[in-house]
Amino acid sequence: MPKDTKLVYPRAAAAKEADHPRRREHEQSERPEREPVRPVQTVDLDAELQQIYDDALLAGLSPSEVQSAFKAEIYFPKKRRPVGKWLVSAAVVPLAMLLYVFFYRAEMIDTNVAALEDYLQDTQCLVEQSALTMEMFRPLAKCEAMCKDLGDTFPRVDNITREDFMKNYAGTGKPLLVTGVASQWPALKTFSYNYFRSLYQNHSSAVRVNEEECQFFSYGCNITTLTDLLAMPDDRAHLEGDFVPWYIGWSNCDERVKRKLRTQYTVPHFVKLTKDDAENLDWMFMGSSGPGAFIHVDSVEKPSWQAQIVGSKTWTLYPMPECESVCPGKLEATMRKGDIILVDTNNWYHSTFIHPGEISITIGSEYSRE
Ligand SMILES: O=C(O)CCC(=O)C(=O)O
Ligand SMILES: [Fe+2]
Repeated sequence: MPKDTKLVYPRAAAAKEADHPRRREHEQSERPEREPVRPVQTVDLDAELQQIYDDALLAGLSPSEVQSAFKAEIYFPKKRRPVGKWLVSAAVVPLAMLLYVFFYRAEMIDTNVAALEDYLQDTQCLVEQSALTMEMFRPLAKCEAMCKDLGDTFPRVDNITREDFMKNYAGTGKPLLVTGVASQWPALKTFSYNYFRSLYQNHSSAVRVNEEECQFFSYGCNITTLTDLLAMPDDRAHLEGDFVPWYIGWSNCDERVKRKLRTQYTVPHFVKLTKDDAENLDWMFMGSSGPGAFIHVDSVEKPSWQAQIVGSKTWTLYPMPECESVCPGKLEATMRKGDIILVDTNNWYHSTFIHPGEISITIGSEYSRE
């Protein structure tokens, strides 16, 4: 998976299907035509896991009990198994997989090495991950560090040093709201729906680059691509009259647009950037009042910061199931113009709500934990 991919896996697998049609279409339509291949027999791991999961629920277990049982088995196996037998399996299985990939798959694509590389790049995982498999195999959250001394209120400050931030928030996974810290950014005067429309229209090919290489999330509305966003009727775009509500988010992959965006904001001074943070993408979320992002947890490398540029929005965080005994049941923070929120979106379930009044526009990116 590309480093910068924000992969969302909401609690309900169905929501993922509905909300990420774009990436699926893209994968199917962009794959170059190849010779017809013999069908490969596969095991539908998702379906099997789903069946076990459903059976456990029917037997009276709660979702978090099923998950804890599963994790306990994976991360803390109780029974020790004969080492010799497992050592052999541990060596044989990966070897068999490698041989399979290099010989069988290579034969399927005519042992053409370029095509093989292409194939392996296209094929992000040997087993396609679903919401359920991602949830089952994700690393456990570091609940103690994330919630130590947290209490029931979302931590909030009006300034913070880099040292304090890195030690007590970035390093621990605790969320933070820093109020007013972006209030001098040029973006507060320039960002609007029209700003983004002109930005992409003024850079020919930027929309195509974005649609081919970046992600676009449509939260329960019919705007599913950047092209749709830019082609919205003016009254709907400006929330005028009897408009149909909308909320979307996208990351930008066009270099010229990126340079332009970065004249409008500065990475928060308390965030430490490392060499590989140069690859971080800008993420924009925009739309009308009502529910924003549905509850989900991301699977990205790093935590994120997000600045509220226009309007206001409430974030609601819920702890991961394994943290329920150590962490608060829920945390809420409302962001207003100029505020910056910092959340490790891999380790907190989160959803957003946009307040009535203005359109909500945010910009954000990722940062390093250490
Ligand atoms: O801003 C939003 O509405 C959602 C943002 C989000 O889910 C994220 O940054 O991970
Ligand atoms: Fe998210």
